[in-house]
Amino acid sequence: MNPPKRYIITSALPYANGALHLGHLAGAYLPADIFVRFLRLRDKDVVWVCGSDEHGAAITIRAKKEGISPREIIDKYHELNKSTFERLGISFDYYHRTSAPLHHETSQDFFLKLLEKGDQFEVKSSDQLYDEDYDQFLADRYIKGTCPNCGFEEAFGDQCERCGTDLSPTELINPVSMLSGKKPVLKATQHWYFRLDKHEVWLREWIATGQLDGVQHHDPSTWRKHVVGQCLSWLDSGLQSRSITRDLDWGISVPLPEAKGKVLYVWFDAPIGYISSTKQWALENGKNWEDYWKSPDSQLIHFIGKDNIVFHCIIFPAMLHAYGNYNLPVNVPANQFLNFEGQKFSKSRGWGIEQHEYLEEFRDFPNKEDALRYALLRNLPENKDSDFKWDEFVDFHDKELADNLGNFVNRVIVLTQKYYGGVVPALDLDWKDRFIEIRAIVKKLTAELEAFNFKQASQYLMELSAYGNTYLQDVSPWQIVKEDPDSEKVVECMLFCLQVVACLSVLCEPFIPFTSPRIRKLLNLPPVQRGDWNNLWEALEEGRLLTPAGHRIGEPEVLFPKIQDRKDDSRALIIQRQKDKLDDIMNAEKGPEREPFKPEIQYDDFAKLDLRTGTILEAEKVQKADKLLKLTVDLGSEKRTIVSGIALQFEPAALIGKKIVVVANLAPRQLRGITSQGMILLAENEEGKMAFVSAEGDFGNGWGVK
Ligand code: B3M
Ligand code: ZN
Repeated sequence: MNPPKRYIITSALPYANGALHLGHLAGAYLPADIFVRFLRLRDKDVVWVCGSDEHGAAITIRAKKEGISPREIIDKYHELNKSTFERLGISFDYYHRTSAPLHHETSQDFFLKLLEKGDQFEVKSSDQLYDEDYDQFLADRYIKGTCPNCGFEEAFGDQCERCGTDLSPTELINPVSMLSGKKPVLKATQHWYFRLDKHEVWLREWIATGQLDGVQHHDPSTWRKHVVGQCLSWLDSGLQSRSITRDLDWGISVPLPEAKGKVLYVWFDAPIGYISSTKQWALENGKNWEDYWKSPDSQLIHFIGKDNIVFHCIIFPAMLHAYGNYNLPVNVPANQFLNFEGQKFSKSRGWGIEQHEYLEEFRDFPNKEDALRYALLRNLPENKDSDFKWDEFVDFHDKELADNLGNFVNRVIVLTQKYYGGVVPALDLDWKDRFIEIRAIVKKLTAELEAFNFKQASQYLMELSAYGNTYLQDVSPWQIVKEDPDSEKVVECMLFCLQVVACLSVLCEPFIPFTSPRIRKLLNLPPVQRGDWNNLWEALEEGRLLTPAGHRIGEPEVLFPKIQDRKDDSRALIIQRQKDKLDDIMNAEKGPEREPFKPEIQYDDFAKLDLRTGTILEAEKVQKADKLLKLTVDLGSEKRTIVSGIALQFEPAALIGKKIVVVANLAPRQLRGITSQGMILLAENEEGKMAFVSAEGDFGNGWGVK
């Protein structure tokens, strides 16, 4: 495999029906941004596309709920997501949208081309749920009902969100239309199905061995294990043809006269969105989109979260293959999920933080973008689910960005100013060998980036700055200059350290792009540009200093003031507010305090109780006893007198006819001269509020309660 000439990089198109949270950022956008920035610094021809996914029932449902049009929803969230990404330094080359006419044309062409092939589609008629009041077939998401697997009553027609089971709407028990709230009926409808089954054999070989048509397409050992594993287990369960059209009034019309009222399924058109986004980028930049999608020297890479693996590793490749002449992805470095303080992100519970919320709430937090990028980077869910924690956010900032990177850069700038008035001194030395250690770290860092191991790559960045720190400490120029202000050893040390800082200014750019230009400013060098990774490597190999003799560096500035240095730090307060919010959620969700449970008993203890249903027939106050009522209770086979201490809580008249449960085998007791033959079960809270325990539904007196 020759080194690729071009790259087309994609990140999952977010649905334009809501804001994105930090888990999304860590999943498909931050890793891709690091990779693409890295490629640009290596002067690669790379295009990174993304955009809004604006179709699908999720959007129409939300619009219906809010009483506005789908268009209003997608316009709002397209703008919000696009601008939020920009503010976080997510540097797409193009952020398109699937409602654009160019995308509609591209998707319809795709459909027609596959149809033309003759063997890629089949048309099938099936019974689907239909809302008669609304005169509309119901998309899976428009149907709710009870999950046949776990009994959850709010399961959607395509999935139960409690147990995760994939469902089809007809499997739901008691299905209800979310439009009318009524039970839908079954009605026949016709749909186009993509014959995925026809692609099973080559897909399996391609996933398992990386071979495509007898040629090595990619090296499968470079794919993440969980990605290959998920694909193979999907293939093992056999591929079936999948319906790619829907009865819906929002989406891309199926371009056939007999398909009136039908649109393409959102998962058919969404990945084609990568292609139309590239087309639009090419139009605006005078380029040829096919160079990226079809040329053999171009590589396609999809960045996604694990919930999208099957679509990107099986279904979309099958579509591209069926169309013909398209490249298939050489890798799909899907991430697992990021959790938030130990739990899943949940919009309804308010658990987690959305990207734009973070930017808003951290608006007075200097370096907020890179502080966040770095904290996410350190916990990227590359091979397993991971967890974002505010305490770690602070630790990563203070211990790594501030103590390690920031501190090293600052010391070098301050000392260079102090010893040489900010002008880089001259020294005749063969630097080539002196850079061996730096080159070794850069090599490792580069290799990890090429292998999509971004978390590990960021650790090599820290290793380089730790290496610089240790070296500076070992030499301790501040000791030497006391004796010999013109020491050559000090010049050498400072030149070497300046070189490390210059390397850091380039190497950190993919990870923390807001910090890179700040380090460059300290060095009085222009911001890094395309190709600078290569330039840096050349300089290290040639033994050339990136800050040559006579160059004047900039004024010192602390890059990352530590958060924990001052208790009244406004940044510490910002973080405390986030933690308080989570505490509030937890407290609100926790139930009230209840009396502790009694010690455990055995079944036999319980079985000794004879509990019976009954009805109160008569109720009257007991003379001279404020708290007691005398009740006559029908237990089916007999009537009993029971004295109960409930006179302060209940009016006697209100109790006539009440259905109750009685302990029927309690030994009789004398209370105020009356024999009480049993006990009535009542629930009582800490304040003495009472409620009768009763069976629910249709029952008679004297039934045993077991
Ligand atoms: N919009 C689903 C998601 O956000 C979908 C991705 C499309 S990528 C082609 O998870
Ligand atoms: Zn379930």
